[in-house]
Amino acid sequence: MFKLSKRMLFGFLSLACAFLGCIAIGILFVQRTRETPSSIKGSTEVEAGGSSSEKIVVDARQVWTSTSVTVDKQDRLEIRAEGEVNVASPSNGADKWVGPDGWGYIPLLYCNGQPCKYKFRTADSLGCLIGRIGNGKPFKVGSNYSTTVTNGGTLYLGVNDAVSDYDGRVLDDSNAAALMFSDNRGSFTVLVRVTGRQSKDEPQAKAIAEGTIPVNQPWTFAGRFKGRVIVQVEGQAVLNPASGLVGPEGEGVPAPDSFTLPRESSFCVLAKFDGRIEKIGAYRELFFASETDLLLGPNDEITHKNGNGFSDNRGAWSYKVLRGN
Ligand SMILES: [Ca+2]
Repeated sequence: MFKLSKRMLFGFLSLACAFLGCIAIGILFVQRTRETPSSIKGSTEVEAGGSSSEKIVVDARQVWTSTSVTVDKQDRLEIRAEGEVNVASPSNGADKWVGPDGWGYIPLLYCNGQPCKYKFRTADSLGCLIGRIGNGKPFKVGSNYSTTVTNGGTLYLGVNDAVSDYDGRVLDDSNAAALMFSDNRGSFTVLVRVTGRQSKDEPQAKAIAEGTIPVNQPWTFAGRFKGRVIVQVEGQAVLNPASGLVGPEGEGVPAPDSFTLPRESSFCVLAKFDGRIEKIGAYRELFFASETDLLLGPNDEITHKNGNGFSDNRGAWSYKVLRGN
C-alpha cells in the first residue's frame, strides 16, 4: 500500500493550495475584467498617455444627457456620433429626420403667421448634436468632433432644439423639456473618447505663431501658413458692453445678417483665408494647400447698420498657431 510520508504530504498540500490559489486569483481577475466598463464610467482617472472611451445614448427628448465623463484642461476630447433624430412632430414645419450634423442651418419657422423667435443653444444647425462642459457655453458637436479641452468639467450632450417659447423667452430645462423636447423622436449613439492628457514632463508643442486678437477691429493678421495647422484661442473680451465678457466660442446664439458671419455664434472667433470666412472658436484645425494669409477676428456687426460695430469692444483674446500632424 502506498504510504504518504510527511514530506510528500506537505508537498502535495502545497501544490493543492497553489492550484486553488490560482483558481481564486483567476475568478477575481475575471470579475475585475467584467467590472471594468462600469468602473470606467464617470472616471476622472485618465492616466497620462492613456485613454478611456464611453458609449452613450443621447435621447432627443432629453434636454441634456450627462455622459458621466469628466474632462480636464489639456485633455484631448474626441466625439463620434451616429443615429437619427427628429425635433418636431409629424406635420410640423420642422418635421425631418437628421443625423448628428442636423439640418446644417436653423430654418425660418412661422408661428401664427410671424417668424418664430425661437432661441437655440448654438447657431449652427437645427437638430445637431451639441455639447457642454461643466457650465460652459454649449458648442456644436455633430458627427465628428475633436478638441483640446480649455475648461474642464463634466461633459453633457444634447440635441439642438429650441430652448425658448416662440416669442424668444428662454425656458429653464424642465420647461424646455415639457414644451419643446417632448415631441422629439429618435436618439444619437455617441462614442466619447478622452485621450492622453498632456503630462507635465512632456514638452508642449511649440507654437509657430502667437499673439493677441484685439476685438475692436474686424481682422488681425495671424501669420502666413502652409500645411496642417491648429489654431487655439483663449481669453475673455467685451464685445457687447451690456453682456460682459465673452470667450472664443462667442455667445452661442445665431448672429444676425449684419454680422461678419451671419447665423454663426455671435461674437465667436472667426478666420478669414482664401476669400473664405469660417468659425474658429476656441480650437480649430485648418489645412492650407499653399502659403496662405490667416486673419482672425470676432464675429460682430460689420455693417454698422444698427449697433456700434467693433468700436465699443474692449480687450483681446490670445491665439496660438501650432503645427498639425
Ligand atoms: Ca421639439
